[in-house]
Amino acid sequence: MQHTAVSTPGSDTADQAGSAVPGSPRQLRHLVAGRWLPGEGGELLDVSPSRPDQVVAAGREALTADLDRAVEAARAVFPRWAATPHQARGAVLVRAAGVLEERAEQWGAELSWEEGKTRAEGVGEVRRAAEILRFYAAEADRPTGEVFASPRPGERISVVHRPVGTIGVITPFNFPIAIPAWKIAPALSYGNTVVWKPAGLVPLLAMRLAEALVEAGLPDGVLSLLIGGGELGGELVSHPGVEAVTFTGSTAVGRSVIARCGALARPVQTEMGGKNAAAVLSDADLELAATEVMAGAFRATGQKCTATSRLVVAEPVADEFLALLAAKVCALRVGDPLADGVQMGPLASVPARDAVRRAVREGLARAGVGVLAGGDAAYTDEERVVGAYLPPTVLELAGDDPLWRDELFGPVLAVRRARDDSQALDLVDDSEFGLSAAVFTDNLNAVSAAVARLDVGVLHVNSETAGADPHVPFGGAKGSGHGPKEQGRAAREFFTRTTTVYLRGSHGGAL
Ligand code: UN1
Repeated sequence: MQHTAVSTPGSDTADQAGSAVPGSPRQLRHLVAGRWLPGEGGELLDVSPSRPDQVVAAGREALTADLDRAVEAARAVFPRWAATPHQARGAVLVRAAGVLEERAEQWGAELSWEEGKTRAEGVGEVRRAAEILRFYAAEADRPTGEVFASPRPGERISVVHRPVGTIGVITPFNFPIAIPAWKIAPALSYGNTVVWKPAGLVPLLAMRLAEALVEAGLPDGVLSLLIGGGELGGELVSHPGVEAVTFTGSTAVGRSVIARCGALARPVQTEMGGKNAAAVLSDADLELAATEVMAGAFRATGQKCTATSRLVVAEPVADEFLALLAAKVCALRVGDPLADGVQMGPLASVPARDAVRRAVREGLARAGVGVLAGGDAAYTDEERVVGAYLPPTVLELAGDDPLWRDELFGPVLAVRRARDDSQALDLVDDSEFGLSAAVFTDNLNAVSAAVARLDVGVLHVNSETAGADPHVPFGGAKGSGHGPKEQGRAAREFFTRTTTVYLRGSHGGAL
């Protein structure tokens, strides 16, 4: 394979390793057929949610013509990439993981600046992306395929996995590098080529992942990165040269991606909303539960599809637990995500902050909704008044309410009391979504009942609802997910096709 030497974007910041961002705005570039291009579409302005007057990166959107070129290049290079030994494809991912680890501090700080999660979370996420790349690199060394006995003499039946082709990848803002890594790494490892459109709020971190892969020697055209709006994403989903689409994002957009792909009979995998509940049962370790519920609800400012956004507390421990939780929530340090000691940053944008605040305000106007912590009041101090900040909020509901049903994607936890442990599990399951749940108890019967009854893709016992290890399946039930699971070896189902081979010698195995 030929590699074209490319000058990577963002080299203006290379000498800032370890230093604090911000610096001067980074220049946004698209990676198309192995070349970094400036783009000729509308203006792109990537601003920091903590200081919306600060420009993180700027450039111009990609056009449909760039998409066409990217898909054409991805299709042209596919046969060679698919025929490259799996170990050689894995070696590229290992080298890219090394680049991510080396730049984790700098790119993690950029992530925090661009997206709003804390610096520690940003750096952790870059390292997590590296781990994901390493897991999929090692797929080359794991067994592949299955062999079956045949009912006919001299024959065996094997199932072999082949790459699918060119995959359209669409990723959300909330994990700007980890979610792209867990889609792109398996796609590439199994021999596919990729055209990727990341969320418009986080183009810089998308560029960083692409840069790492290019630096690692990914051949031209195997991955293209196009920065643009939802319209470009729609064009990617429906592009005649794309074989399959993987998407993580909102439920509304996910459903439209499923519909478009359905009309084209195109394989699709979507990871969508969540309204994940934690249940604190009557025997729970309340201190542990409070710490974990806090982490689940407010890390990443509650902007994870796995975040804890509903809490059910069994009546016998409700007063004590809610008092403990409220005290901890009120003590959370909210502020500049790049500053030391800050535990929660802003939401990812001012419009996102306004939408969440509006939902809280409307909720508080309804009967049966009370505030345990936070609320709809804005911060008024000089540092936070300009950013997309909201206080971490806990609202107690007397019964059913839109705050119980609707995903807000922010630092808001809706609480209900359950008469007993059994009703608590019923309330956990009382949602159109089924991504993740957490149950706090040491009661084996309660755990067994939770495993049997809860219709969720991920269940945590005595830990927060968020988190996803690279080596195990991840994905939701009910309205949270569609298509094969992600991560671990489960990813192979979506990113490969199987061929069942009936293998028989012409002499029935005799020489
Ligand atoms: C995590 O819980 O660490 O968009 C990962 C999301 C999920 C990923 C969650 N797809 O928040």
